[in-house]
Amino acid sequence: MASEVTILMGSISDREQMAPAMAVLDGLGVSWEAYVTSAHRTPERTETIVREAEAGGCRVFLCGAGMAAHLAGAVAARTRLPVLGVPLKGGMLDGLDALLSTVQMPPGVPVATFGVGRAGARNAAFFAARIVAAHRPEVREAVERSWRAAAEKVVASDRELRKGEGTP
Ligand code: RP5
Repeated sequence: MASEVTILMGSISDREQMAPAMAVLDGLGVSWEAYVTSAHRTPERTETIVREAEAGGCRVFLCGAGMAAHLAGAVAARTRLPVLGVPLKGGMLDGLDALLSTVQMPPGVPVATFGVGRAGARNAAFFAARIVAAHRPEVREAVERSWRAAAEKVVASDRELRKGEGTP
């Protein structure tokens, strides 16, 4: 049985930006495995990883790459599972190139594309957890808890901001 989420990144240099995705999945109790593989440098290996993950029961692919970021698209061309794309910063255009490369897929071959860099990786993981939650009530509950914790944090920081100011 493969992990629920298969994370692919185009280079080891992407690891730091992709790290929040793993942290979020760990926090929500979602299993994942991660690979460095490239759409351009190792296309056959990318295909093998996709095939084996699918055969093992993976629910969703989460792909991050920078520059000419075709990894998510290359994965989407080889699976009917949902593919999430995270454009990464770097290169002369610092992520704008990756954003456009990831988001502009042809009809019928979708890549759900997130924000650039660490924030995008984090949100892609929350989205992956929602997909997994459709099959696992424990993950649904973890998503709900994390949602409530975020709301409570806003209220607590509001209180902190106005402490002693005498405003309601
Ligand atoms: C992309 O090119 C990778 O995803 C990475 O963001 C960028 C640079 O790769 P390296 O030259 O650092 O391996 O394919």
